[in-house]
Amino acid sequence: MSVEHNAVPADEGQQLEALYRDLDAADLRPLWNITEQLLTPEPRPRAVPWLWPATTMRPLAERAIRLVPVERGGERRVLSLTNPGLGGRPYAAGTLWGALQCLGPRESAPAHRHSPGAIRFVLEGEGVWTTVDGDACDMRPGDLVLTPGGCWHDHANGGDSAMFWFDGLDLPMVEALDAIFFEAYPDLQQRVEGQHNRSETAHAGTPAAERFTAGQVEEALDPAPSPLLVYRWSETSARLAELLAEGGGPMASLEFTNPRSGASVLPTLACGAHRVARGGSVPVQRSGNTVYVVFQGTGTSVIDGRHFDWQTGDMFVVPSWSVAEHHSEGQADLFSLSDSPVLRALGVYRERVLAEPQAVTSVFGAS
Ligand code: GTQ
Ligand code: FE2
Repeated sequence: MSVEHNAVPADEGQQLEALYRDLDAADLRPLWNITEQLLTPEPRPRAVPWLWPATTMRPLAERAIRLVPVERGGERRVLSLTNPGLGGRPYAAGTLWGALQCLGPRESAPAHRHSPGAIRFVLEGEGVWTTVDGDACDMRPGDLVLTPGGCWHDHANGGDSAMFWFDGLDLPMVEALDAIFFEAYPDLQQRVEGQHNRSETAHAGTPAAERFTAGQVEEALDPAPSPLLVYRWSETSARLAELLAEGGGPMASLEFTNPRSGASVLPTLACGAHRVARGGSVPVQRSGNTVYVVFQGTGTSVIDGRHFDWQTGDMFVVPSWSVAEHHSEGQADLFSLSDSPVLRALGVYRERVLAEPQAVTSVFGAS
């Protein structure tokens, strides 16, 4: 919105024009012309609500397995969720990297480390382990595996089937902070130290209440990542079943938590699991972005009035401050990744529950 200057005398008008010209030449911008686009009443994310269907992604991943080897340099066979609102940047939302990663039978992805932190949520397959600083973490469908920033990690498929999983990283946040560091490990793979799943064994006695928090968002903050690197689906599912029974509601949510502090699993990333039973959730707005992965089942989400049908393996994004609600006719399980710990740490997290379900104004995918 530009300020009107019609009333100024002609020579003053010329002086003003000269001022703007000289400001531009001096690499200065007058705030008064851009205030309203900078200080918006509410978040105005450039990312749009979007969904990537498994039926589209899966065959493309299979073609990539046949055509593209996993090598040093490229490092990973990963298809990044590219939000069409972000002008071609390979991010699911302004703050979150989300992707589908796959490894064919007997393949491995080389060891490296980087400042961005990552989480893996396993969709399908068996026989893969991710080694994190020497600790080989076996991956099975529904498991959450952490590779905190700065830890060496490589993925190895010791089995005879392809494996597919969701990757979530804080890459866009670390990039925005101009703090990306990357380093290749001297060898293709790390040596596995001792038994597999050492972090899991070390925390075997930790009660479920210290690994899963009921509800959507943690209170505690911790600049350190969780020392427990693996959260098994059998335990997540059992906790969701309990929460659903206790709450009696149509949707139960938990957050995976650092057993040492009760904070999110990584300092920058929060992971959640949600069981949507017959019915669904109330509409909610949150500051910060969320990526959802459909682990199993079918359902519908309404995001800013747009209706998204989803099924097993689909991934979708709820951008900051979008109104979102989730429904299922049967029972469905969703995994979620969000940047909420960062917003909380900075004091800019907000949440609002709406009383009324949204009116549906459009249907995603309908032409
Ligand atoms: O598996 O190490 O999706 O480094 C993006 C960057 C996965 C990985 C991604 C990575 C990885
Ligand atoms: Fe990596």
